[in-house]
Amino acid sequence: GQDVRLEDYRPTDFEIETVDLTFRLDPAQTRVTSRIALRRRSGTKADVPLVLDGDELNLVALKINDVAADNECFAATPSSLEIRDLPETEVFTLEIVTEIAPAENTKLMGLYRSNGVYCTQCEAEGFRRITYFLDRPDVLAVFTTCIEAPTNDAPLLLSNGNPGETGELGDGWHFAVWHDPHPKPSYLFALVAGDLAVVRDWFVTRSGKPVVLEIYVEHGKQIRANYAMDALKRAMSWDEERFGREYDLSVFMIVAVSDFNMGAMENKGLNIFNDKYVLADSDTATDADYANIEAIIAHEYFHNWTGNRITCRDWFQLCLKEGLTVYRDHEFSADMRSRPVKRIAEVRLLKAHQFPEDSGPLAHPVRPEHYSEINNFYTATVYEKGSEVVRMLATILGPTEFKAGLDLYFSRHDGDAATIEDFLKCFEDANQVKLTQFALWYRQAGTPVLTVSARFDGRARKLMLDIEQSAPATPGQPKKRPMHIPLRFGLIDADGAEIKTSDIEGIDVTGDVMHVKRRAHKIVISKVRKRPVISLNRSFSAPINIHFEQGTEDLFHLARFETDAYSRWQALNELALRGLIAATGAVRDDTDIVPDEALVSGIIASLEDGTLEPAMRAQAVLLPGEADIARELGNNIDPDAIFEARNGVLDIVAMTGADAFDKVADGFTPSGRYTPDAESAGKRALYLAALDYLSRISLPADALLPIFRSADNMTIMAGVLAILAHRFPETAAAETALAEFELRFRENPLVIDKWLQIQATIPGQATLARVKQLMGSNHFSIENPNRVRALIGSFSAGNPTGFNRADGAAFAFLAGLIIELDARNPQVAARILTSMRSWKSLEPVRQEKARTALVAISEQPSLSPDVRDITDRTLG
Ligand code: HT7
Ligand code: ZN
Repeated sequence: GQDVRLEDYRPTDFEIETVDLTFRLDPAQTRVTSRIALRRRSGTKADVPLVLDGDELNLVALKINDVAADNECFAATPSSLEIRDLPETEVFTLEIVTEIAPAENTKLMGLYRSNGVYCTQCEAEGFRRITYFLDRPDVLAVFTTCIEAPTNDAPLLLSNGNPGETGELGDGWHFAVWHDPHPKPSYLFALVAGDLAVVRDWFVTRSGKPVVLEIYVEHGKQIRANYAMDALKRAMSWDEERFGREYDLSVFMIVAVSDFNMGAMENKGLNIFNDKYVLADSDTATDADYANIEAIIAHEYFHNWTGNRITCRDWFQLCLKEGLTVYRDHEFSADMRSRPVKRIAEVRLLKAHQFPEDSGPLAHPVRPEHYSEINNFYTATVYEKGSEVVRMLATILGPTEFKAGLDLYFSRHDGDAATIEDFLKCFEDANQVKLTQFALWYRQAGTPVLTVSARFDGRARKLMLDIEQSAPATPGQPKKRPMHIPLRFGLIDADGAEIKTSDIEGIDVTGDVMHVKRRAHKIVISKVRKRPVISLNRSFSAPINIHFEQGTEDLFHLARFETDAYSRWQALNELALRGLIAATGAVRDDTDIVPDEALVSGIIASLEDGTLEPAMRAQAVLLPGEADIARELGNNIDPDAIFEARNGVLDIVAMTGADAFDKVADGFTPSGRYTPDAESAGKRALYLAALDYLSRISLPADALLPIFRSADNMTIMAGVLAILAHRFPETAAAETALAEFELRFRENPLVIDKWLQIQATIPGQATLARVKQLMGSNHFSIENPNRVRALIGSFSAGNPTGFNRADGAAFAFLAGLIIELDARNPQVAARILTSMRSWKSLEPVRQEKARTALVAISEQPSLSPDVRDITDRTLG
């Protein structure tokens, strides 16, 4: 791909007012007739040609104002249609006929077939694989779609908007017309045709408009869509209450398909979902699956306002819809579930995915300034950091002011293709503030660092805090300007009470938020009678790293007394991380692992703390993972040493806390019928955490096998299977459990994905051979993205010791696979390849092997732009 730059943006010379599409569906030869009404923008000269986008297209016919076009006045290639000698009138029509082959579309972009169902994926640039068009988000048109298909092959014909005329065409064919009154960009177009079952319900909006809700799934799977339907209705009322957003069509449809490149897609009125994020029942879905379904159903629904009613001017503004919508779905889940537990999960995810991205060769600003392949910018930075930036805006402004800004955004920009500048201006105008410095969060990549030191002067009753901010260099951005960092803070006294502060100099403070804006702040907090314990970045108010030599005593104090539940976990987690880093050093120096006794007892105390909800207790004992330790170490990483060190610490925690873990395990009574609510899920999480620890001391594989066999829900079953497979690899008990699981669920690919994933993440050298063998099994198919992600994605991104083998065999394996996959589905291949983004932080031997594998990919002559882009940037 060529380099596209934000600074080069300019509006189109032509607008498209209406689009009338007719699809005559056929797996090998679908005929698409597109009639578009164009308007020359004022100021566009008559001799300016119209250049439409295409991708692997084949032009069959072209008419201009209903007259067949002369061959000399246009030039068609698979990737563009250029029309010269256009009518001189301001408005004119084109009729474009193309032919496409959905059954041969392995990229799953544009119109394709999934299990015999026709479906589309048009974001970001898939519509141009259907017909020639101005395929960019700032071209908004009113779409009418007529679908023709054989009735027995495709009894169901769906598109965006409201249903129109339907009827018979003869010869066993029928048709249906759909009209979407809301002007939309082409990336929100959707079509589904096939033989599917429906689950139907309804919703009345708060202004009294009835909406029919429909979820389409494969026949026989209707019952598994009930939870998604329930989540949808909850999301619809929540968006009305919290953000004042109502739905705007008479029908809202969701279709679940089994071949999908990402999670789901927010097409106007017709969301298309990866079936993984729709289908659930207690026999086949885990608590995590239910939580994901709830979040993703909500996310796509929320896009109806943040994405569809207000869309993006260009793809550089992707975070405008994604960051804001993730923020909205996070808030929704926090309200549906436990807010602190949700916040912990968000921060864990951010640190596991976004922080490494931001510190490696693929780092980019939340709003990138250039790209060569837009598909590679659906990243943790755009989504998750983008959401954190919106959260910071809410923290800086305060809830009322944030709401005022957002309300203004909804009213001012309804129907627009907007920019980040438009968005921020609404908050400025609604509150008479300037957000010039805050806007840097969108422009500067890299995770900022706050270096903090503190000194207490008891005589003067003053606490002195020195805070300095910096940000690491990132590709193309060697130097950074200071940002506006909202730092929630608190001071806790020796008894655990919150100290009120009123007299603070050297920094702006609103409520409990310090506004760090300069490179350096010298802060003096007066009238502090006794030495306080300082709590910084409460509730993770900013996505930053803090370097603060805070004594372990103080961290323990916070872990016990912090009034903010998230921050108690943060303190304990920081202590655990320090302990694990020290243990890794011990392994490398060949000395004993001796974790701080206070740390071990702190972890066990949290486990036993009956005042905490079970989910919180589970979080407390879930120590930082191998990837967290690697990230903290930063360079010269030896994944085997980390693994050994972490195991050593966990063994000691297990031995010391044996009674407490036993008590938790014995006290767990599956309370009859399974319910996926957060409270019950928390109890299961705690139980599984206890079993995991006990498996290190008193619960051998043979004792786990009956627990696995008697599990009456997928959360416990898959959880125990993972403990068996990971802790006792290749034992008879583990292999038996894996075989029984396979036998029971062999007809259910989504459950088999769990089986693939559990095996792909078995620690150690031997797993590569297992992955290769599983690739040969009939459960695996390189054609299905879910299977590829479950086996290959989990192995390369979720198995540090297995993937980073010192002999480089797994890197070489991945390189070969990426090359093979790239020829079918470049988008999925490129995404899997990002698992190599941190190769430069490995120790030298592994680093060299990783480089060799990347070079092998890069030397392939016919790489897709997607994989070329990731390979080149990763190699740096
Ligand atoms: N807006 C969507 C992102 C998306 C996508 C989905 C499926 C296949 C390819 C895709 N490219 C981009 C999903 C979302 O963020 O809500
Ligand atoms: Zn989204």
